[in-house]
Parts: sequence; C-alpha cells; structure tokens
Amino acid sequence: MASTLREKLLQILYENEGEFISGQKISEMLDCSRTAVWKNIEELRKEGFELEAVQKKGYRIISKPDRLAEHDIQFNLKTKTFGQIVYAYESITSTQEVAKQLSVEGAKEGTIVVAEEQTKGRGRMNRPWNSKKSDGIYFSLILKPKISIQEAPQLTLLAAVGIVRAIKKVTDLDCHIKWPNDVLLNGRKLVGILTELQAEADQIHSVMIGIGINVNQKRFPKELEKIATSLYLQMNKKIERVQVLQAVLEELEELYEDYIQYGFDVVKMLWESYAISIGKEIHAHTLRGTITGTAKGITKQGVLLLEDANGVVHEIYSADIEIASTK
Ligand code: BT5
Repeated sequence: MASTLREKLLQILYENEGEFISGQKISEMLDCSRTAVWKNIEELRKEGFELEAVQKKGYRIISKPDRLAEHDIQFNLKTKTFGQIVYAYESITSTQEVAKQLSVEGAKEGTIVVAEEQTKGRGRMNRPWNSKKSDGIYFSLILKPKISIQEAPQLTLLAAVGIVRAIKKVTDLDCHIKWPNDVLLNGRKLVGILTELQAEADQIHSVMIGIGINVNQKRFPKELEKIATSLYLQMNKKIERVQVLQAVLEELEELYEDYIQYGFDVVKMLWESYAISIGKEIHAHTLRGTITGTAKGITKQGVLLLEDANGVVHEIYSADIEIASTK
C-alpha cells in the first residue's frame, strides 16, 4: 500500500535488493524528477537506511534500520491475510487497546497493530508487560473465528505453538511452552501472550491476540532479571525483529487455517510436544487458591488437567503455573 514518494521509492529498492537501479529508471517509474529521487534517498538515509550510490549504476540498499514499519513488515511476507493490514506506531499505551478499537470499527481478520514501544503494555490481570523501545516485538493480531467463547482459550495455545515454531525457524533455538501462555527459553520467559475477546451472548465478535517477544534486550530491570530472557541474551547477537515477526505471522496463519478447517486436534498434539509442564508436579496458583499435583495434559478445550495426591483430577481454566519438581 505504497503512498508517499518515499514509500514507493523504498518499495522499488526492496524489490531490487542486492542490485543497482539507476536514478533515471527510478524517476521514470515514479514519474518524478531525478532531484526528487535524490532528495528522497537522502530522507531514507536519515531514517537509518544504508544506501550505496555508484555513478552510472545507480542506487542499492545495503542495510535497513531495525524498525517495525508497515513496509518492512509486508515486504516478502508470505501470508494471505495475517499482517497484510498493519497499523504501526512509534509509541502507544497498548497494542491491545488499539486493536480493540479497530475491531469495533470493523477491522478485517488478520489485521495487526504493532508498536515500537508501549507505555502501558500489559499481561493478564493487568500485570505490566515490560515494553522497552525498539528492543522487543509488541503486537496484537485481530481474528474473527466462528468458535464458541469456551473454545477461545485454544487460540492462546495455538499462538504459543506458532511462536515456538517461528523462533526455531529463524534462530534454530528450541523453546518450550508453560501452560497456558508462556514461551520459555532455557527456563526463562521469552514471550507472553494475552488473548482477549469481544463477544455478545455466546457469539464471538473478535479475538485480540497480544504477543510480546523479547528480541534484542541486553538486560532487564531488576524485577525481571531472573525470570526473563531475550533472543539476544541467548545468541549473543542482534536479531532482525522484522524477520521474527514475519516468521511468526506465517506460522500463525498456517496453524490457524488448519485449526479452522480441522479443529483443535493438530494444535493440541503440537502443543503437547512443546509443553514442559506435562508429567511434572506443579503448583497451579488460581484466584481461589493453590492446587498441587501432576499435570496430565490438556483437554480438547485447552483446559489443563491436574491430578492431586488423592487422585482427583482438577480442570484448571486459569492459573499461574509453578513447576515444583522435574520428576
Ligand atoms: C503475559 O501475561 O505474559 C502476557 C503478555 C502480553 C504482552 C503483549 S505485548 C503486545 C500486547 N499488548 C499488550 O498490552 N500486551 C500484549 P502474564 O502471564 O500475566 O505475565 C506477566 C508477567 O510477566 C509480569 O508480571 C512479569 O513478571 C513478567 N514480565 C513482564 N514483562 C516481561 C518481559 N518483557 N519479559 C518477560 N517477562 C515479563
């Protein structure tokens, strides 16, 4: 959806990545003067693009800034709908808030809201989500599935599976899932997922899946130091956030299509293969108290099954999980 001259120029440069394209050719394609091309090249440089200019050959992109702008996300994105409509912000309160507003206004399925920084990023029960500028990926995906409210938690599990697979694809790192919404790397939290609904009676209007991924954080504030990690901290190098986001959108779309067509079974199987809590003794801290037992698996609805010392199996719909042992 290129609109300004600069965006159109960028698209041309992206499409010819690695190769030179002459100023003359660009000016013809954009129907503008060569001076206008040059001025816009300078603008892109100010934005952080490294552009090579060689006489008689033209221009080419050497490197792009690590930012999550609409164009960067959509260039070479191999999805049908996920991320094909992007609302990108420098700084907002929470991508969930904007996504909610957009879905009330009729946003299409697959629309994403992404921000470089969130001033009120949040987790479940209004807990804060650390959303430091330009270090992580903070985005919300709008979905309109024809499922019941009881089935909606399945989407959190689906998202976790998609993220684990995307991270494996980009970095070759193996993440694990802690029910219901944590993606862990070496036992520390790398990703948080927050699923929220807009519904009337039993009819879902839209689902907002909010995802926070720690990518290039070199350190965390004291309170998170021992529980959080980032891809940078694991790999000791910067990772291009766009690449991670694109892979996540691609994996999520593929899984979501299967889920809508064939149901939860495929997701459930994959989820169980990545889950760390199954078979282990855990404490489930719920709003009504703590239950300790062995995690047996998840139901078709995505509910956690916990067998206590008396052999009673509890269905856990919502809780914070603490792994008690590694037996
Ligand atoms: C979550 O909640 O893990 C869901 C987080 C979802 C964040 C995304 S970002 C885009 C979208 N917009 C939003 O406003 N939110 C979503 P929960 O399970 O309640 O975990 C919250 C807890 O994780 C906090 O209490 C901290 O202990 C910890 N935490 C906070 N920031 C973190 C970070 N960056 N990395 C790892 N852990 C963090």
